Amino acid sequence: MPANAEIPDPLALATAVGNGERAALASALNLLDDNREASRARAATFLSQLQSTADGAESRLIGMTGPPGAGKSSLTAALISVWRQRGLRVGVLAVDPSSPISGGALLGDRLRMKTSSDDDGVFVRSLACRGQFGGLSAEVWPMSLVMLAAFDVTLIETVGVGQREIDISRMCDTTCYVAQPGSGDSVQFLKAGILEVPHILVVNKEDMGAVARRTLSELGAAMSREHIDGQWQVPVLSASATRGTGIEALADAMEQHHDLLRTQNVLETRRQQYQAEWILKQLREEFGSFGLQRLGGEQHIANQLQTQQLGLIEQYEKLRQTFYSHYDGTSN
Ligand SMILES: Nc1nc2c(ncn2[C@@H]2O[C@H](COP(=O)(O)OP(=O)(O)OP(=O)(O)O)[C@@H](O)[C@H]2O)c(=O)[nH]1
Ligand SMILES: [Mg+2]
Repeated sequence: MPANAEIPDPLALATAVGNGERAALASALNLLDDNREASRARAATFLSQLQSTADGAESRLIGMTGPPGAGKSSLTAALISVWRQRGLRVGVLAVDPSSPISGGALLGDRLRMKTSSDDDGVFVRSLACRGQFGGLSAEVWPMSLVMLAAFDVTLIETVGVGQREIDISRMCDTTCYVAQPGSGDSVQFLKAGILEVPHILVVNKEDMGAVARRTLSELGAAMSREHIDGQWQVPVLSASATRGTGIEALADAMEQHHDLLRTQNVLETRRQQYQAEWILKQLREEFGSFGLQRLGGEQHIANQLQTQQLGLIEQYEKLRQTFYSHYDGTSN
């Protein structure tokens, strides 16, 4: 953002985002990306306002992950058509889109092929950025909060297995893993326990025939069907994004998982946990584990966060200031 760009009024912006206004969404995402001090303060107020008014229970937060080129973007595009037919508005964050390995098109390009670009009910933002240590970058969670306030479905696409996979499952209600037919990787990861996290497994490209069916049965056999969360049988599905088969069933499985979480009344506490994890991660990166101890330790901080009704950045800034006040009575 240029140094002299106007900083929007945070309260008006929160209202406009809640109404799903596209221009407001774009400037909200820019505001979160803007490191000028005045912008950070407004971003803090903006997020507090947004978080205090948004009704989380109606919004679905879905992570879509899997190896490069498995068809995450193509499936997302196909799902968007189904969701739009069901009257749901959809926001997508594509993190690190188009891995060089698959040479896949940008998600935006795939969507342009599939959906009308003047549909106000769909908003896609690509983030070509990588966090430290290969994890997700820090902007992703605050940006998800913006999407959550504006849309019925927020979907985050990330490439990869391993750290990324785990990161995404720590900030999404429903994690969907897309497997590539013929690649033994997914089965290996499942056996190694890395893939305990997804709530839904889908083998894409079922149009490839026998090889897809074999991967499907291998995954089905390797999967311990009960999710670690309990009370959820992990479905192992088959689909083809390009032929449009299996998409309704995939959307149904996502809806069933959301319904379960809603019935269990855990959505709000989960999202508080994602928020606490995000804050702890930022603090750890900034001050190290020494800093966390200085603030009373992870558990203490997490408990403290639970009792505060503050927005994301306000909570984070408050803890930073506490840390600095231990040293010289000043904060910065
Ligand atoms: N045969 C077949 N090809 C597919 C299907 N879905 C996607 N593809 C192709 O697989 C390639 C990768 O698709 P993408 O949707 O870009 O995959 P991705 O997982 O988003 O890829 P990255 O984001 O780059 O990791 C493209 O050439 C797609 O056309 C499918 O159902 N069947
Ligand atoms: Mg993609």
